[in-house]
Amino acid sequence: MAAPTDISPAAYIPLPQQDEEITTLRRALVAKLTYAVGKDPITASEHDWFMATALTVRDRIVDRWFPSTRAIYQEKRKRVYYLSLEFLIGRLLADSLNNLGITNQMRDALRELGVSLERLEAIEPDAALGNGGLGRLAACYMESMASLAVAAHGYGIRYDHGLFRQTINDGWQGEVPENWLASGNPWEFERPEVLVSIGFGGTVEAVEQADGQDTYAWHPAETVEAQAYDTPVVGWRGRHVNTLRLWSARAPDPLKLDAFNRGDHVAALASQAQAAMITQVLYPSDETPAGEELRLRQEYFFSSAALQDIIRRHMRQHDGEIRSLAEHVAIQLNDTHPAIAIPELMRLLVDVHQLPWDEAWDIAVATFSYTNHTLLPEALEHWPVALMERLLPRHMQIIYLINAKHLERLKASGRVSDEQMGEVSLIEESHGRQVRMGWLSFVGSHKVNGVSALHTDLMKTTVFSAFHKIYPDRIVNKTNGVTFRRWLMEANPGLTDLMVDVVGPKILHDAETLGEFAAFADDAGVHERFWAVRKERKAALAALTWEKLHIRLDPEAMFDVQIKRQHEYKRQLLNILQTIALYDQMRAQPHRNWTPQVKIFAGKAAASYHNAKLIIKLINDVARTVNADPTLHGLLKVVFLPNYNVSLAEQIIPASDLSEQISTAGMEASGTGNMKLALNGALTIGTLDGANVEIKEHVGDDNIFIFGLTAAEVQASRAEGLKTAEIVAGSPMLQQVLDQVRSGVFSPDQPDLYKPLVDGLMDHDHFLVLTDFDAYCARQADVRDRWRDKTGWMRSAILNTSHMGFFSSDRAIREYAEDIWNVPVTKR
Ligand code: 26Q
Repeated sequence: MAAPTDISPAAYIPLPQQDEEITTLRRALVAKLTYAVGKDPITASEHDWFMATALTVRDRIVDRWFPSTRAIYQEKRKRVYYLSLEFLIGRLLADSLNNLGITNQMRDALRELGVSLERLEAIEPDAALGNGGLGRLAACYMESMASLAVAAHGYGIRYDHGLFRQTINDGWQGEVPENWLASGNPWEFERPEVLVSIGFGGTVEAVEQADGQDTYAWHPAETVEAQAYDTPVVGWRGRHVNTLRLWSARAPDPLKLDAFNRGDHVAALASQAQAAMITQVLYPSDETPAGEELRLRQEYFFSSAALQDIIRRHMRQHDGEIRSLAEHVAIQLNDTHPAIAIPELMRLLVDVHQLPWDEAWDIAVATFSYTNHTLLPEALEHWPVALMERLLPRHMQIIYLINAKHLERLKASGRVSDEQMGEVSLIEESHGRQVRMGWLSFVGSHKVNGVSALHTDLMKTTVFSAFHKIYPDRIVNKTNGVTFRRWLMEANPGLTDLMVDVVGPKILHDAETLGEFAAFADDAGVHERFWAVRKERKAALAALTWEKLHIRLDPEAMFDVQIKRQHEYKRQLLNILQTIALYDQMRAQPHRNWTPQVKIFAGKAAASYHNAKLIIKLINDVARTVNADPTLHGLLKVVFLPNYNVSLAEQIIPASDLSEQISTAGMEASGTGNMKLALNGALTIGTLDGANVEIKEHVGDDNIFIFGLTAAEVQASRAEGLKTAEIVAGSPMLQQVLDQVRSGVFSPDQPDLYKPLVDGLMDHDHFLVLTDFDAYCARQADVRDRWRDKTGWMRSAILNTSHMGFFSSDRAIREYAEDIWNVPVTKR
């Protein structure tokens, strides 16, 4: 085994003339600080240095951006467009430096100027333009597409305010507006000249043509302008750079508006403010669409801007031939949020470019593909027909036409009975007429994918079963992946160094080679270093917990973490109830040889999600009680870390021993936190849900703790009807825990606070918390036993890291490129 050398992955790429590079960077930094930031190095603040550093890095990215763009243009390569209402990017400085391979040189250059790179990295605000998994997946995929030199663009919204900042006051979640742009964004380029007009409302005029056919002209009542902001996305080693284009809304020319409002400049500015509303704020709820008009405006605004931009580029590059669109363009819809792009493309092809309907439809289907991220019926988007007719009258007509042809085709095929027609219609009739955006996305796409093997199977047998019978080749699986550059190399340089030392630098370039680390699962020297790396990350997290919460954690204890959005189906409640049970056991038998354990929670709840917020309060109340109990001698600690975001995840994940992935089976489409945690050597305790199933197959049954009902058993047990009283009667431990929570042991000032929570469990227990409780507790006991065998634990942890290669977003993107987009990727 080679001796450890340098601390950062960048060190392994031999760059000639390191000293010269440092000098060049130092000069560039001073020049940026002086001429772009306008500050004297003597008086510059840390933030000034951050801006100078980011701008210096951006220059390096731009140097690689134009050759990338030119090559795509000259080779007339097919382009991929990733349409997503969310891009949960986080910070970019460390990521950009790492991908460019200049982390160490930049650190040295800054040090010579008396500035700490680590401190600059820490003051960068997170770009939190997403809620959770779906938005973070889009960010990982953008990074992998750049690393694999896929000619790709991301399209989304440049929200003025990303996901709210979470505060915890007396255990309750509070929400504070987020303001990531307050001190400027050094990564983006404003494009005042890239403007696209977006219409809303108005009327549709039928115009009879010479041949007797009608064409349609939409006369919107209102126009909003979309202005582009471009952020270059640099791939591994700067080989390729793609563009993330985010749109910001403004009213058209204020002068024209002023005239329109007959010189009333106050009214003119008011309509400016109204237009700008569209891109003010990210909707902070995941999974439960509220059907609000502003949300539909957001969806149409960015979908239309993207499509107009795509078509403009296509026409410029391909001799004005709209018919070849599908040969040169693939558009991926990240869930149904951009589904309105399908009728928008039809409008542009038929009304503007005058293609016959059937030809236009074939182009649309060949161009679009759709990723589904949820099976929860309440999470599938539906838009009231009345709202659509008012806001997007031409699109509503087009949807009716798509639906008519779709139903006609089904009838002709003879495979769908008349009773089934209502189920597969794009228009739902029973709850007031609504457009089913999932069905629209399905029929308008040539491929529809789920995000884990189990989720894809369930798509075929549940929500999309009727469609799957009619289009048996359309649904495909693309198991999610995460970018190892951010989630291993940047988050955990110590572990990365260790693996580079024992396996070689190839692990930096090719995730599959991580498998070779398995050969060291029993190597005592590797164990020692592996443990030291983890210990160091855990001490750092303990320091952070002390700083933020004044709670002391023992880095030798098992760090048991559940970090994700707060949702009933994710069952943080199951975790905290088991924590209470453990607390009871520890107090009852204080002299037993307990495993020191820390329960770490973090995650935001949608502001209006009452139960999720109440569970956060319960976690905090249990934490207060447990942490103050002297009989435990600190053997059990409970912490809720506020304001979970990408940056906090990067700090928690490398310090985690146990990864909680305990959703009700069949409800978590994939999960991606599960992959990040296992990659960093955490063992999973989890249900057979989402990607956990595949993680188990990769790491092996001995290196994961599975419990609970399977998805099929969940279905069966719901069909049967739950006997909650029986379950509770059969489990004295559960009985005791529920009594404590219900009677106010953790909320003495408000003894009835948690009564509704417990009553909900007893009444319906929709998420089967009670059903899985005993199995979960038993598995937790197995985990504690395993922890005592340090060698066994480390062996399992090393095997987890080693077997995560499959879950790289590079693998996922290769599959999309081959099976869905039909575009080339660079070889490994
Ligand atoms: C829809 C309409 C109106 C307002 C909000 C929404 C909305 C916003 C966000 C609906 C859903 C979301 C986010 C869903 C999400 O993050 N799903 C997760 O996607 C991950 C990536 O595939 C999976 O790993 C997770 O299992 C899945 O829950």
